[in-house]
Amino acid sequence: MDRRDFLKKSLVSATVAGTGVAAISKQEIAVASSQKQAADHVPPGQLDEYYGIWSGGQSGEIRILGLPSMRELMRVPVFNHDAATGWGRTDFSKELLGGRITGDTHHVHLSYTNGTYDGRYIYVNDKAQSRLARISIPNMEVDAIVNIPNSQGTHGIFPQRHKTGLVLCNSEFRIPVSDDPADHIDPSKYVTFHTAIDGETMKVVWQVMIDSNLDLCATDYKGLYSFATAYNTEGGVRLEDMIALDRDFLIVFNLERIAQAVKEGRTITLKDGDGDAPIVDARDADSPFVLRIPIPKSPHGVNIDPTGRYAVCSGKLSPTVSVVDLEKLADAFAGVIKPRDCVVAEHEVGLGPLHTAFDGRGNGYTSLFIDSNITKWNIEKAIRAYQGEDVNPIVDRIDVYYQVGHTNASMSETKDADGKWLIALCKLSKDRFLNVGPLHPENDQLIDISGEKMKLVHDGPAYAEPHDCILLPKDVIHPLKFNDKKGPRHELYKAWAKEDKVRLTRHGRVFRKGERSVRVYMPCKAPKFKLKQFEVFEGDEVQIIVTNTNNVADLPHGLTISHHDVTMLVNALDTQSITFTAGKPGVYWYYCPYFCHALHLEMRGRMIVKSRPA
Ligand code: K7E
Ligand code: CUA
Repeated sequence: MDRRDFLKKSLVSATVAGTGVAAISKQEIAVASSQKQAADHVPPGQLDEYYGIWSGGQSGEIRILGLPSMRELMRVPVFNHDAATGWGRTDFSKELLGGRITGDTHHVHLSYTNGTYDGRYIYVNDKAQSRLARISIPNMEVDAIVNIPNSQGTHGIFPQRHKTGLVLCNSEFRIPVSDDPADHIDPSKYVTFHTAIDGETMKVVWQVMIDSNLDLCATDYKGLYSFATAYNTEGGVRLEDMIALDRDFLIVFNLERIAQAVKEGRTITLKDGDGDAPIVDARDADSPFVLRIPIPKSPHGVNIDPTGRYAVCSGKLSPTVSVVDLEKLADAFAGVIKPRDCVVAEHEVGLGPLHTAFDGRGNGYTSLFIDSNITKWNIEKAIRAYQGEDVNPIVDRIDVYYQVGHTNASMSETKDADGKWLIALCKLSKDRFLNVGPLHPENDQLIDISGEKMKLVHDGPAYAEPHDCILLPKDVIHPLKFNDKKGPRHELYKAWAKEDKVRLTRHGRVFRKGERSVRVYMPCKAPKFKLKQFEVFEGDEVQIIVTNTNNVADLPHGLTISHHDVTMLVNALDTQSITFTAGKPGVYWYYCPYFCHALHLEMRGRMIVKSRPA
């Protein structure tokens, strides 16, 4: 029996028995596992060993995959509008998004405690509108979004690793911050910011003002430093000016000194309207707050190895990676050694190095965009080679298809890096999949790194455009089956229910809240809405609060109202609310959009819109 037959058979028997997993016999599993199987094969009914959390790039969302099967399990809308869930349309999400409907997610990171993921939050940036969002992992939904002041192109972000502390965010685009029109056309007045956001309160704590583009971000494991690769230290606004210098910088931020300056009020404030967090000015070349370590040339990724000792900067326009020894930073800040003396290795890996992942066994895996491969190299050998010893740090190379951006390995950015899986997020798939028109999928490739040689085991087509991902064993996070109702979203419903003296789970009620506004409470349970009908006037602002009272996991309902652009998901035991303007007089059916019951199609009611009385 081949894999396709097996899939077909288990599907048929599942349909007959009507119970999915239980319908797969032991014998079938035995047959399947006795076959020589690909490393990425996870038989039907079996679970993956790893989660992958993917950024969705210009789709504005994040995605959750299972590894090694590479099955896409879920999408979580973040900065985008999503018709399936109503994200961007519901009252809470609309408020969070502040009227924006697009976003560009690049970097996803989990919150940390003691150098490893603590399973509480996912942080993700929006490069397009300079925001940081936080996703509550138990509820797997966004619970906070913060606008980053004075910034354009918020790109690299990284949370602190010793505890859930600050989340550092780099702004990539240099912009003027004064109101003087003369400053707007003078690039020498343009600045960028390294912003610290409290990972618990999601408030901006401070900003450091810098004059070069800040690209990728990293933090150490001790809470002492944060990092930014900086390119365009020339301060150019045209491409040819931006790449003139042979060396740019890894900028190291001294968090203790910055916090001290903030405490003592040695700060400036700008009126951006986006907030007035204290700003530390570190544009001066001799600034005590930052260390500028010269690195060739327009470096991109900066990644800290799992021992916490080394920062690896990938050269982008230089074929090298530079290894910085973090134990030398204190001396460099003290002026005992020069910043450049912190570089302990700088070896060639190939053309277009962008990002580096780690296996926890002393090796780095660097993605090479131009060469289209992943190059495995040994950190210790690279250091010895830099000291003049005749050793070759390169261990292995594997071609990837095609033009890889980020690469990441399982638990690579934690002290628990386990060296099992590596992902190459390839920007182009070209000929790797069936032709689907002008836009091709990207290709997320899964590579087995458990041995000395890398092995490609899976091609995964992906919709535009995953920039980054993290991989973690499945027991690191524990999403809930029902929303815990502890988030800020539920505070809204509780307040409204109190105001109107209703119980969300029980009362189907219509309240006229003002001359032109109506609030409707609508509990529901498969296959019925509590209210079979309700009446409003044309032009009323109608708010509907729907509560799903089914105490059964994975039994979602929702509300869609014909011709009103109203649709949302309401998970089991959850509540959601949505507000819209009632249209022309007439009858409009509302219905449940999630297939919930044999009588799902009958789960509906009528909104009757009447002419407003004269
Ligand atoms: Cu290299 Cu936005 Cu992380 Cu894309 S960034 S590749
Ligand atoms: Cu409830 Cu369909």
